[in-house]
Amino acid sequence: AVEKFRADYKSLPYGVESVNLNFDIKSESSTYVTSKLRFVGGGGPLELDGEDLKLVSLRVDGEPVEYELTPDGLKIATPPPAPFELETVVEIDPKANTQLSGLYASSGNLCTQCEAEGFRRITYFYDRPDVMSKYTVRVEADKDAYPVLLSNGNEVGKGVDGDRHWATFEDPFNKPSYLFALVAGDLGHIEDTFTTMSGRQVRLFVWSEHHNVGALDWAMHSLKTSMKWDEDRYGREYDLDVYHIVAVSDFNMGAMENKGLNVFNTACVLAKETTATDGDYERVLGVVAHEYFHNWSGNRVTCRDWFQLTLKEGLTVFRDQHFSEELTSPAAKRIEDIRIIRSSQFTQDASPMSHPIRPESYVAMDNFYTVTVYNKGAEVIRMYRTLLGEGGFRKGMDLYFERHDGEAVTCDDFRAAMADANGKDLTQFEEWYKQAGTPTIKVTERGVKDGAYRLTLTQSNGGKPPLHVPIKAALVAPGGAVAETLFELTDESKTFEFPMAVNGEPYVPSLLRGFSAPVKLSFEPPLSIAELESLAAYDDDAFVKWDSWQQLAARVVLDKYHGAQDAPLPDYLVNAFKATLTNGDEESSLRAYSLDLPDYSTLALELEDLDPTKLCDALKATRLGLATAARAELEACYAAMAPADDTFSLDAAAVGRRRLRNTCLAYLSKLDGGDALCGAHFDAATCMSDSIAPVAQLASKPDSNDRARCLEAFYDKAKKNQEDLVINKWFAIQAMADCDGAIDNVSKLLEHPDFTDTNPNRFRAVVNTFALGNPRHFHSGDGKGYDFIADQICSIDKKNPQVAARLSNAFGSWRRYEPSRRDLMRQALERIKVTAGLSKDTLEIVSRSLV
Ligand code: LEU
Repeated sequence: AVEKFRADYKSLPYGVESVNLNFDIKSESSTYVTSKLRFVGGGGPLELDGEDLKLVSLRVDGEPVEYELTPDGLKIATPPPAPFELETVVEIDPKANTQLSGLYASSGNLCTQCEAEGFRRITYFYDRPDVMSKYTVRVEADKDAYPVLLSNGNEVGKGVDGDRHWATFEDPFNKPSYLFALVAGDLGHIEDTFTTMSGRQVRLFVWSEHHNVGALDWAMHSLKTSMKWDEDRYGREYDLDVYHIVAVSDFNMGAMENKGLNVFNTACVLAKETTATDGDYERVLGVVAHEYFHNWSGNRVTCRDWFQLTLKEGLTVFRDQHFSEELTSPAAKRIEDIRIIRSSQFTQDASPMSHPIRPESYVAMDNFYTVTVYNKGAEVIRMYRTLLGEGGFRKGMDLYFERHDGEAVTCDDFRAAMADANGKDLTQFEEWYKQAGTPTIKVTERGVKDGAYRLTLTQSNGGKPPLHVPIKAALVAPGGAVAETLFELTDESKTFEFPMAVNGEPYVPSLLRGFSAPVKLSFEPPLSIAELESLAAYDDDAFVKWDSWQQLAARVVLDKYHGAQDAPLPDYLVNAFKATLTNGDEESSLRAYSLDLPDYSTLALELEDLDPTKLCDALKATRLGLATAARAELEACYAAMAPADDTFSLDAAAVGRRRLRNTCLAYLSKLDGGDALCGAHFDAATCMSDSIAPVAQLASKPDSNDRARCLEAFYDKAKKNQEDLVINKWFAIQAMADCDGAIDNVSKLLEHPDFTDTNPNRFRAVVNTFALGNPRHFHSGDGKGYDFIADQICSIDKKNPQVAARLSNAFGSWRRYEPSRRDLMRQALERIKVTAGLSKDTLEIVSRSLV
């Protein structure tokens, strides 16, 4: 496996002016791909990428030439002077393609996934994003087995020939190979139209296996809403006459923005009230928008090389987050996104897999589709907006699209567009692209001096140069927040002054409002309990308010961890908890998020030599303590949030009520009578959010009669209706269950007739859920959880390296654990590392983790 470096970028000797592909689909296991590539420019040897291809014939300008097959492609040492045409015919076997990269089979249908480096598994090509060409594609197949044939762009011809039929597609836009797509199969669909801002009609299609067609409306709604939003917010119009979304059940990631032909994981498309939770609906909305927004931020303007991935992904995540904020609840959505940064991204940054949003090197690019590149990348984009303002940010975006439409560019180009459009020097801002790790900001001095409130901020990120950090700030007192301002910290340390004269009032500084930078903020000395209570009570910034509660709760959980697990909870925590339960003025989703304790990963970051059992115990004891102390308030809130009738609504208020009610249920389920309450909640449920919440609680109660009954009913209904995604939930709930014998139970799930390791969603529902969502048992002191996951990594790696590599990240934080776990996890990693035939994907994660 070769490591590639960002610094080594070189442009290629040839360009590819046009790509002409013919797919002759003989069967699920045999497709002949004839490729005619017109090379222009340059000179010298021609070296193309290729993987798992069986070369049938090769000609240059119609003549045989000398060539050499290399381990990762094809080399023609002395091609004729350009322009010339290379014609190759290769045979590929989609059915044997268990990696799900390139052309593969899913439930009898054929589809493609080419990002990042899958196109080379379809034909020989310069498989990198800076090679942009016009594609013409012809697909031919048996008309009964594959009645639907799709590829990028407009269908320009079709016909029938006996048992077979064909269709030809032309994509008028230049594109890199990673955006190529093809689908052939027996699919159902729904159809609609969208009229763009310039009055063009676009035909919209959402496709799935026939039995899922009833669950496509929400995706269509999400698509139309996204198209309109990108016009309104960014002035971006769709550019083809047709847009397809195809849902497939076997997919490594979430979804893919292929030009005019998105391919999606079913989990990011299908949504019906009886099968999708509110969170699932939100995910479909966000992912459909994400892939649609890529048409401009990704396809029209793409990446020069894969090190620039955040150029399109960070930007597009930011765009989809903003979209979802406006369509659901701005504050709740923001807190959801901040939670991901602080639990997953900060954890990655605290592990050996830590990397800048623009990585410096990779072995397997697929390993860098990370929460750092995506979500921290989105926070970096958000900081441009904070620094430049909404209007300045839009000017920068306009200039970026205007300058680079049709090009493959870099993060530096994006930053230059932002700087030039606003006449602002953003040189120092590049550090955000260069530095790995979570910067810390310390408030070292604070208080009133000479009638002004001042504070000194000091940044550090492991000795690296200072960053340009936007820090939104205000002063909070019982009357609310005042003197809102933006501090730009560019030096290592600086004293700032709030733009308002202050008297003796006891102000508390509210900093990093809206989480204005992806950093860890701390006060020295720490904020007092009273100050945190004041922020939680009076601040109008949803993030700071929520975070103050999280900090209060974290202190209590960590005290338990360090000391007596059964010491009574301090009054301030119980009071804050009760205040949230009784404060009917606040948005229900925000109340629900305030009631949640900080999660395991977030708390783990605060601890050295982490003892996972003790941390799980501390969390459990705190939850039980709160439930016990606030039983009456929980019951009242639970009752108040009950739905008035059975009408299902997805508006933010209805979603918030369900969320808050199910949060109360989770606490109440820990108390006497909790099992029966869960059983009754399940029986009365009319939507998935309400069905799954009680079953998830019951799963951890092996002695409850309701457990078996509800789990069985949940499964039977899903099975009867062929709802694979609901069966995944049924598996996941059990994999997360915190009860004795958890590892044996999970091993048993692998023997269930519905389990299969060839479907990534199903595999992850059991195995990844256990490794990441069941810390007590994954980290079981005897090492059985580690052994189980290590075995799974080694076996799945043979079929699907991407899935194995991702799962290997479960061991990434091994150094942070107490000596015995640390040793066991290191042994697991070492055992995986020496496994014969390990993929480069998994080897890269495991080796980096061990460094
Ligand atoms: N570009 C995709 C996305 O939108 C990821 C790909 C690897 C399937 O996130």
